[in-house]
Amino acid sequence: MQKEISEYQHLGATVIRQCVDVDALVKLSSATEADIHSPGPFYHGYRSEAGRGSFHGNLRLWEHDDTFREFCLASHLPQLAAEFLNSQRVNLLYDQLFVKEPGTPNRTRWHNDQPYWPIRGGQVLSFWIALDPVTRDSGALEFIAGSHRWGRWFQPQAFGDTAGQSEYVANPDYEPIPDIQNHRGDYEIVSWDLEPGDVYVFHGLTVHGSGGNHHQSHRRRGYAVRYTGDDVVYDSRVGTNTSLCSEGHRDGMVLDSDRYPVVWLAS
Ligand SMILES: O=C(O)CCC(=O)C(=O)O
Repeated sequence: MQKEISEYQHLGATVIRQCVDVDALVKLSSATEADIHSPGPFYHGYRSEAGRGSFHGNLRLWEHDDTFREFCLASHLPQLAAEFLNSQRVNLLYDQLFVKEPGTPNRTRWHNDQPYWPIRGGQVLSFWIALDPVTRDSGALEFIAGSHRWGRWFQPQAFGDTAGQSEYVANPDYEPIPDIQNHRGDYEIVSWDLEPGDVYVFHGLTVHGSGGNHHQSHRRRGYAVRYTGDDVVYDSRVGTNTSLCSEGHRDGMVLDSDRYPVVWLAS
């Protein structure tokens, strides 16, 4: 895993091939179908552009579903997170689904994640698990190499043209995201195709986005799990996603709680 960890530290993103086994993929796939059929309270589907396809999003699934819960808390991911974060302790921040059905033109706009999250600290990562083959045409994630070290926090915006999803409160310490898509040549963009069970690992400040799923028959189901390490505390600044905030935490508190459980401790 040293090669992947070095790449993660250098680029802010990497891939672990065949990280999730077939049994787990089957379980995660069926939990995903159940969620699409009957989404929990944090559903954030994105209205499909041009009336084609569908983009299903949801978060905090582990709190309501045993399969997602077991995967987030008791799979090998927490220990992997400890290795990538070089941390003695790992907390689960939350999990999230991103399903682009065949023929869904919606891009996931360029952004970095940490401005959306009510935490501060540098040991923050996501694992994004491919449940389908993922290619550039079907919406592979793209990352800007080294952007996790820019120290730049971009103002969150609601994804897609989604009824019921509010815009974010402006935070004066954030800056607007530049128009990366129309100036792609100015950036070093890295991306990888994935097979089911391959996993992207990326830092909470790495700028990333993805294209639409232009395949007419292949789905693009991604399941993201976010973990934090020793230096992360709760942050009550304005502008974060209110669905990810916690009533029980005050600014500067460690996360350890039912809401952000400790999932790994060094022995
Ligand atoms: O799956 C996507 O299109 C976006 C994923 C993403 O932005 C994330 O996991 O932070």
